[in-house]
Amino acid sequence: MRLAGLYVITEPALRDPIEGARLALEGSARIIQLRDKQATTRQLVETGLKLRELTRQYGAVLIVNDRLDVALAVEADGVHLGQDDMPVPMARKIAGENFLIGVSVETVEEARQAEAEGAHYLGVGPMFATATKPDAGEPVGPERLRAIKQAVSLPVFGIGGITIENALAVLKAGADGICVISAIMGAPEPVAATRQFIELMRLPYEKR
Ligand code: 3NM
Repeated sequence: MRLAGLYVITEPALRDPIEGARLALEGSARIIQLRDKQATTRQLVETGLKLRELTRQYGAVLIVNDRLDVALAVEADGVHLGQDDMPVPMARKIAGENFLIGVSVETVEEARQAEAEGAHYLGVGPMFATATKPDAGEPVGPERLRAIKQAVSLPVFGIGGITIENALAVLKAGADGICVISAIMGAPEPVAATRQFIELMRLPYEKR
C-alpha cells in the first residue's frame, strides 16, 4: 500500500480522540493516527480498539504512534516511530512484512537510513513552528522536505504547524501528503476543515 493524502493525528487535549477521528473520517480523511502521550497502556489499547472499529467502518488506515505493542494488540495497520523509538529492523522483525512502518525524520541522512532499514513512509518536520509538540526541534521548512523527497523514493509527509494557509507550500515542495493535529482536532468545524485540506490536495499539480 502506498500512503498519500491527509493524515490526521488525535490529540486528547484538543478533542476526544474518537469524536475527533470520527469527524475527520466524515470529512473523508483516510489515515488516522492514535497519539496520546499521557495515556496509560490500558487507556491506549481501549482507545485503539475503538479507533480500529471506526476506521474499519470508513475503510481507513489506522496507525499507532510510538507503540508497536499497542499497534499489534489493536490490529492497527501500522506504527509510527520516532528517532528514539524501536529501530525499524526490530519493528519489522516483530510485525512482519506487511505492517506499515512510518518514521519521523529531520534530515536527509535520517531519511536515507529509514528507507534503507525498510520504512514505508516518512514524516518530515516540524515544517513550521508548532505548539502541539513542545519538544519538536526548530522548524526545518518545506525546502528540507524537498531535499528529502529527492533523496528517497518513499512517500513523504510534512508535519508540524501545517494549516490550510501554509499547506500549499508543503505540497509544492513535493510532499505526498500532510499530517495535521491542531488544524483539524482544534478546528471549530473539523469536518469542514478536513474537506478543505483534501480539496487542496486534489488540485492538479500546476494549480497548487
Ligand atoms: N511531530 P500540529 S510536529 C506530532 O516534527 C508531531 O515530527 C512533529 O501538530 C515532528 O499539526 C508534531 O498541531 C505536532 O502542529 C503536529
